[in-house]
Amino acid sequence: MRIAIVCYPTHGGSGVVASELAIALADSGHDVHVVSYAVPFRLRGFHPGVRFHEVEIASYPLLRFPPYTLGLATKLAEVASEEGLDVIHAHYAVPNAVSAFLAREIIGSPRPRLVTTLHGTDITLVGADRSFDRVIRFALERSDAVTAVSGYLAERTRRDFSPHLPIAVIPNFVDTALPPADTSACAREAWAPAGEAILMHISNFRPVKRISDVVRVFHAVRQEEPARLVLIGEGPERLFAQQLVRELELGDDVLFLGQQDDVQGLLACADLLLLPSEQESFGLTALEAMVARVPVIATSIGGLPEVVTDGEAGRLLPVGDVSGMARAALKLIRDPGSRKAMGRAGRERAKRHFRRELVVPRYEALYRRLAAEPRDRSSVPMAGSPS
Ligand code: GMT
Repeated sequence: MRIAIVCYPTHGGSGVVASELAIALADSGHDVHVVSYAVPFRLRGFHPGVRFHEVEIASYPLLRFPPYTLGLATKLAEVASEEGLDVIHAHYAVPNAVSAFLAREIIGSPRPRLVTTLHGTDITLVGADRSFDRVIRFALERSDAVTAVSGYLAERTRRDFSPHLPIAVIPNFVDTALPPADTSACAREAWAPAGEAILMHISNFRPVKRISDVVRVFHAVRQEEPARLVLIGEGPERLFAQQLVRELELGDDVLFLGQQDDVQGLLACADLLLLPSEQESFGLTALEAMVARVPVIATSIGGLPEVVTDGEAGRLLPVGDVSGMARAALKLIRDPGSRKAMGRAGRERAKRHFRRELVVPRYEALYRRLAAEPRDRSSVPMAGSPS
């Protein structure tokens, strides 16, 4: 099939999943076109079967805000007409699903099918902004199919947007075919020269990730056991985290690595992953840690319990329970046997439920089903949409 994948190119999970999907679909023989404003970092280099189309945005003094939604729609319409796309698959509702809808209207006949995959903040944060409410609902209801990365997100979308919207839950996935990375890509001796435990956090440093909880959990752990904290990512909370590290006098025991591409390589040096988010529709980082055999200490919110089972692949605690998370971390640091067993169990769970070979065919089956349906349904409002 000829498939366009629309996504963000940044280090967030939706861009990672969309890129990995593009690669997997191309490996299965599909003709894949990725459309975004920059090459997604996971797609740098050459991937046979994947072609990239850059969205260019007009600038003119009158245009105070660059019209990305329109630029994306125009590029998609162009790619769809030239390549005869069967499917446009938009990852993230805002604005990708809206642009995809516009593109489909521009093209006319034959129309590609439109699939929208919801990732989380497009519904829980961006979608919670009332000014986007109607346009998101519209884009979802005019999609030929909507998928969500967890049961939690599907439920939340129905509750907040469209109670009758059919949403297929297709979880995120990881490549479990390769053995876990070895420590050659990271710097275990440099980070922890005296054999300290290494706690890691990876995120986009947004308020929703509760970076201060990461630092406070580490502070409590380090009062009891020698430990180091490695922080990976960039975002608005980084300066605040640096200030907290200074206030708590954690000094050189906390390393800020900034944005990094090779997450699996760096996870090879971690003993534990901390993910104390206050919202997480899935928690791709947790799944990546599981593949690397790293137990996860996370919050029991959103879709995380669908990924990390408490007591099997890690520990789940209430949002803000810093002392509980510190106790759980200390217990695992002091018991390497249990920690390693938990790491192995996490990898097994990732293989059982979230391996690429299991999940990608579900998207392919969805595309095939839509392609086999009559093509004029797109102009008919779906059940539940306002008339
Ligand atoms: O956290 C974000 O805002 C980024 C966003 C994204 O675009 O990657 O993350 C969401 O999508 C990921 C991939 O499906 C999920 O693993 C994350 O849990 C989800 N983030 C939140 O729900 C906060």
